[in-house]
Amino acid sequence: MERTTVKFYQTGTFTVGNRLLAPHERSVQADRARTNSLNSGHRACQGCGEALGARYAIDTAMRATNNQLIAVNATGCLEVFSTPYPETSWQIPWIHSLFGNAAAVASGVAAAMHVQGRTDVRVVAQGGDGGTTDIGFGCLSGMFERNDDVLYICYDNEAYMNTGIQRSSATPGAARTATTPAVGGEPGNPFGTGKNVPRIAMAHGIPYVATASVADLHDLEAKIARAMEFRGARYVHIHVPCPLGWGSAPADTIKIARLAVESGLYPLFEALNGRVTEATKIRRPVPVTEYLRLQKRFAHLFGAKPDEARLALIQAIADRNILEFGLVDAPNPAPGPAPDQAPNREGAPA
Ligand SMILES: Cc1ncc(C[n+]2csc(CCOP(=O)(O)OP(=O)(O)O)c2C)c(N)n1
Ligand code: SF4
Repeated sequence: MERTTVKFYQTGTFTVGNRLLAPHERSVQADRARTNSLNSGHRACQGCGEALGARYAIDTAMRATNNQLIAVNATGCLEVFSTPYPETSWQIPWIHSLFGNAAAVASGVAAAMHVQGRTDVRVVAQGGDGGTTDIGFGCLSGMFERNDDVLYICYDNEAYMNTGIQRSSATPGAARTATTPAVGGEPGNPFGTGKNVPRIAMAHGIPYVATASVADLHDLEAKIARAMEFRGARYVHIHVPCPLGWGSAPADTIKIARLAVESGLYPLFEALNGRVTEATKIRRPVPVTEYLRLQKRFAHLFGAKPDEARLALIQAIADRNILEFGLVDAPNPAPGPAPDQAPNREGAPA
C-alpha cells in the first residue's frame, strides 16, 4: 500500500490540523452560530483571498454585535462580485458607497444610529487598498480624527484589482501591475514609495489598530472581535492574496498569505491608542524568495539571471520588520543586507 507522509504543520486548518485542537478551537465552515453574512453564489475568482477575509471578518463582527450590524462597502472587487444588481450575496444590512467615501458614509450611518438612540447597532466600513490607501484616504483620516464609532476594514490585495490590476499606494516594490510593466531598468513598481496605513491609523491615536491575514483565520477573528469591544474609530488591515492580480495558483492563496507573514514582509500586530501591544512571532522564518517565487507579478526577478539586487532590497524590508516588531527570537537566518541598508521612502538606504 502506498503511504503519504502527513505533515503536521499548522493546527486549525480544515485538514488534519483541526484534529489537534479542542472542538471549540477548530475552524468550521458552517455551524448554526454562523450568520453566513456573505453567502455562496457570488462571483469572486476561485481562491479569492478577499472573499474569504470578508466572510470571516463580517461573520465575526455579526457575532460580536448580536447581529446588529450595518456594513458600508466601497466600490471594488468585494462590492462588484457580491452585488451584481439585482442580486446580492449579503445577508445583512449593506450599503454601497462611492469608491472614495466609505468611511464618510459609515460615519453618517453611525451618527444616524446615535441620534436614534440605537447604541446596539454597530457600523463597519470596508474597502480594498485602492479605496482605502488612495482615493478614500482623506475620508478615512477624518473618521479617525473625529473618532467616529466605526470599524474600518481594509482588504489589501495590493492593487486596484476590480479595474484590471493597476498600481495602488499599497503595491509592493518590484511588483508588476498593468501600470508598472516588467520592462526597463527598474521593472515593476518602484521602491521607496507606498503608504503604511496601519501606522498612519496609529498616528491618529485611535483606540484599536490591527493587521491580520487570511493565513490565520483564528487570529483574524480574534482581532475583529477585539475591535468590536471598543467604541470610537478602529482599523483592521487584512492581507488578502489575489490569484488573478498576483499571478498565483488559486490553491496557493493561504500558502502565499502564510509566506508573507513568515518572511516578515507582512507583520501581524495589534496597537492600542497608537502603541503596538502585541506582535505575532514567526514560527518558521523563510527568505522572501519563497513568497515571491509563487507569484507571476514578481517573475521578472527570477529567470536565468535572478535580479539579486532587487531581491536583496525586498529581503531588507522583511528584515527590518522582523527587527522592529521583534518577530523572531533568534537572528533571522534568511540572507540579505543589514537592516540599516533597507530602503527608506525615497528608495535610499535608511
Ligand atoms: C471616483 C471613481 N474612480 C474610479 C472608479 C473605478 N473603480 C472602481 S473599483 C476601482 C478599483 C478598486 O480597487 P481597490 O480599492 O484596491 O479594491 P479591489 O478591487 O482591489 O478589491 C476603480 C478604479 C470609481 N468607481 N470611482
Ligand atoms: S480579481 Fe482578485 S480580489 Fe478580485 S475577485 Fe478575483 S481574486 Fe478576488
